[in-house]
Amino acid sequence: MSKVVRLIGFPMDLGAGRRGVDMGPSALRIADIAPKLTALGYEVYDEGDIPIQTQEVQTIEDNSLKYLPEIAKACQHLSDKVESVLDNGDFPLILGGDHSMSIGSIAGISAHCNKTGKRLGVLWIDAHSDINTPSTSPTGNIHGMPVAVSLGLGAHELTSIGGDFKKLKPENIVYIGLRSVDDGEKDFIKKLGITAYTMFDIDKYGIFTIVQNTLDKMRESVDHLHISFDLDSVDPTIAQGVGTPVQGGLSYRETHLLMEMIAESGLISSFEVAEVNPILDNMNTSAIFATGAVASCMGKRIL
Ligand SMILES: [Mn+2]
Repeated sequence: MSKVVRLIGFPMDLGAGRRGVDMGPSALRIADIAPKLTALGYEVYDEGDIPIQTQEVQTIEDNSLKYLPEIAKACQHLSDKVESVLDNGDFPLILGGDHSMSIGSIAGISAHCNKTGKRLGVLWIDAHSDINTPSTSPTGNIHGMPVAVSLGLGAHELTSIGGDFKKLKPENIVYIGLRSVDDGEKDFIKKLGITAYTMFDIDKYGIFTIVQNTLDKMRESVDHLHISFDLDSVDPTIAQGVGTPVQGGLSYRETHLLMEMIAESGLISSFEVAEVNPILDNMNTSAIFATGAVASCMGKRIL
């Protein structure tokens, strides 16, 4: 893994139904994400934020794709940024922001992988499957669509970001932590044959077995592993400051074991944390937890 980490803030809440995740990047910085990585031996550079206009200066033009023009513009910007960081041989760590950010990050990663002949895999750690299209989405919130977009499904304004090609193959994404999935999303997951470990599976088999199987599969089938960590995968009793809290999530130790096992595998090449919402938080505890989880994923060990 590259020893140079570049932090990129994506202060976006246009993709979400609830306000406040645009402050996520600040919350993560205030929770010392950079010093925690420096302490692990990384050279850390904060590249600042992708510029994003607030809701106050925009109107919703299409209720099935809310704030599409600004989200598309910001995701294209993020895609270019992430691609250039990877082309430079560095490790991008993207701070969100609502999960629509992944439309941009995965586009940039995939563009880099295309140029370098690498196969892209994504581990999507989330309570939600984020695989809606404008026709299946109950809300029109774009943060519920990034997986679909990355698979080439949905609005062309989004699927064409980073180049007009499918960014991700369904066999190269694995979900962990699902517990709130819309009916249209269930159909997509089954039809596309996506590997999905729900909370039922985690309770039944244990997080260790699931992560081990996932990493074994990724080791064989991909060259670039991206981690998309939605903080709402974690139980709200541990991380209440998230965009869309759902009961029954990952425990403190399940989250850390998952992250420690990813670090141990040595497989990851990029990471993003999404949906940190300080408005719903208490004394920034959720962002502090998130930065601890990131540190575990980047190699922090108990001993
Ligand atoms: Mn999500």
